[in-house]
Amino acid sequence: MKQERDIVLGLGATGYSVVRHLHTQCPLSVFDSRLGRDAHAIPFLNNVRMDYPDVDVISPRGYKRALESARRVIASPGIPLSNSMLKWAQIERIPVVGDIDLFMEQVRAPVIGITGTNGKSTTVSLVVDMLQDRGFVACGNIGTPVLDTLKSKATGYVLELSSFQLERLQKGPFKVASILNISEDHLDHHGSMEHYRTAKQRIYQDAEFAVYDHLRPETIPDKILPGVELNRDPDWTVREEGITVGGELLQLSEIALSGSHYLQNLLTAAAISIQLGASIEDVARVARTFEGLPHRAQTIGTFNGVEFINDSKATNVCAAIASIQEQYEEGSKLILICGGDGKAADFKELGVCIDKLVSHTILFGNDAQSIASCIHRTGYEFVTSMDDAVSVSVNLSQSGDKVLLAPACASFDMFNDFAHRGTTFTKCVSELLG
Ligand code: UMA
Ligand code: ADP
Repeated sequence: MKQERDIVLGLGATGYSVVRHLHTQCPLSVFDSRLGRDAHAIPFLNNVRMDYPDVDVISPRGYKRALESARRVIASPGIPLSNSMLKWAQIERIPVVGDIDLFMEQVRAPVIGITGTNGKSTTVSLVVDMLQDRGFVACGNIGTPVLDTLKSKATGYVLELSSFQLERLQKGPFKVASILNISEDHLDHHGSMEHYRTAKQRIYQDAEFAVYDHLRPETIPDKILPGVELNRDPDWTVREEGITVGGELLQLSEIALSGSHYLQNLLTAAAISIQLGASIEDVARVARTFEGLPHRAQTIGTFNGVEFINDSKATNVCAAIASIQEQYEEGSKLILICGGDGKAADFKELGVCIDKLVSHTILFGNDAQSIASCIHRTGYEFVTSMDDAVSVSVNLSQSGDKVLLAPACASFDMFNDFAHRGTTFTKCVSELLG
């Protein structure tokens, strides 16, 4: 007869939060595919060994055996369905769940779910600020594992949900759910756009209310749900002169963020927050003061008349194109620093955009060559470090120009994460120019 044992798969931020959450509730085993080959690189293996000696660490070849006595597997978001342990669990008919499921089983306060290819963290942060007085907290893909927030005194939760998390979500009774947009990303994980889109749509499966964009059909729920259809309902639209929120116009001069995609994020956040009880004044206060998150279209300084912009979080083609279009100004040069791990993306559209708007592209990382093969009409060159990228950009630019880091790729081939890449860029610029 099977013992009541849970297996935690993956020992990154999520796996470790699951261990902390479950260790008093049932016998636990943990496994990570890197055990055996580069165990030293597993983020929380030592913490588990030292702080939770009763938790069993499964040996590299022992996972099939361990599954024989497993009740369920709790898999970290980044683990693809093709992972050998998950495949074996499927054959053995052992349920596989994620940390979001454990959270949803326990949470008693209202939960908002937000997903999309781009703009998630910005929109989640805007919503939390708009609902500030009501004690909502942000968690999920934004960085704090959801289970870590359960013990807080939050009266509501704003979950940033990735397609990885949604892919294995069993039940998501969100008060409000929203898909911001869908464009090509994570094809190395999902295999096709159809699978990626299906994962995103799961956010609506048990939701009470939806906020979506009429101009982006891929955000519209597959099922009928009450909600707000932005940019169709005249009370909820992005306009040339600002945004209308519940019929009231917020003028551009009252909004700190700029750029059409950021106005769209602001409008979405407003519709979600007002559904949860925020007032127009709450929305207006945040619109006036929220200037954006670090590493997202962030001007780090103007040196010798050249503006340096850190958009390290532009980790896919669509975000990089939005960023280039936003920064381009007729009459001055835009120099782009780009590249990294392309996640199996097609860079054709990026090449078209670069040919039209960028003067020169500086490329690095695993997919530098694939991006270069899509640039046909403007100059580019390869470098091997951020240091070199910045010095080349300085040599190429003159007063009035802009240098933009918008990599269109993940950072893991050269940096710890997008923040490390952005900070490295900022540091190189400051050092070089004093
Ligand atoms: N692992 C295996 N087997 C595999 C793959 C990975 O054992 O086949 C192990 C790795 O060796 C590693 C662990 O799993 O030890 C890492 O798990 P993970 O990739 O799920 O990462 P976590 O550290 O748990 O962080 C995750 C999110 N990461 C991913 O989805 C890749 C974090 O989002 C999130 O903040 C965190 O949970 C808390 O919820 C980051 C991210 O890059 C920011 N997300 C992607 C994105 O935004 O594009 C989706
Ligand atoms: P996410 O959490 O989905 O990665 P962020 O809010 O961190 O989103 O923004 C990531 C990048 O996506 C930014 O650097 C910006 O260039 C781009 N971006 C933000 N909002 C949008 C949007 N609505 N549409 C397209 N691109 C966007």
